[in-house]
Amino acid sequence: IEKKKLFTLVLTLDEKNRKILLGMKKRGFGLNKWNGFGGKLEPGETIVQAAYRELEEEAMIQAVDMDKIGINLFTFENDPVALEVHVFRSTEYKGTPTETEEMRPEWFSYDNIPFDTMWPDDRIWFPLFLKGQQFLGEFHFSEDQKRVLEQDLREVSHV
Ligand code: 6U4
Ligand code: NA
Ligand code: NA
Repeated sequence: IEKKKLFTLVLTLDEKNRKILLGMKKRGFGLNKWNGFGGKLEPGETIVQAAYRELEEEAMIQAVDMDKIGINLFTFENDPVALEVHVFRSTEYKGTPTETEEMRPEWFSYDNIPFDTMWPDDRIWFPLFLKGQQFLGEFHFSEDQKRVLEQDLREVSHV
């Protein structure tokens, strides 16, 4: 690995109704997948600031709480660039989730998460995320980004 790029990923939960807000990605990386909201850091920004900003830009809501729940490191076959994605769990927000140029938001029941249309690593770490268990994950993908070739997922007490 020669280079590491930092990203945020925010997942908003309605814990009372056991629902999660996902967005259908309409452009760029992860096109046509359901995903959390997030992206790259802007110059001078902290990771947490970027997490709040991306949620607001992509889902049009303002998080009230935001807990860091995990860090995933993604590498790809024949690619020297690794992605370090800081994952946040949010259970309270202001505003109304609204479609933007980048994302179409939709609520899914915990029992009906569309893993077949998500990044393939998601089904691996979502069980820890949903129950609020902090974790560190490493996932090595095939070149076509469709399969996880190697994985390591561990529970931690402080991420
Ligand atoms: P722009 O240039 O604004 O379109 P930006 O929104 O900054 O891009 P984007 O959308 O390309 O960044 O960021 C990628 C998003 O996808 C981040 O939230 C991290 C997330 N992501 C990347 N790989 C992932 C994976 N394997 N599993 C996952 N989320 C992933 O659940
Ligand atoms: Na994004
Ligand atoms: Na963005």
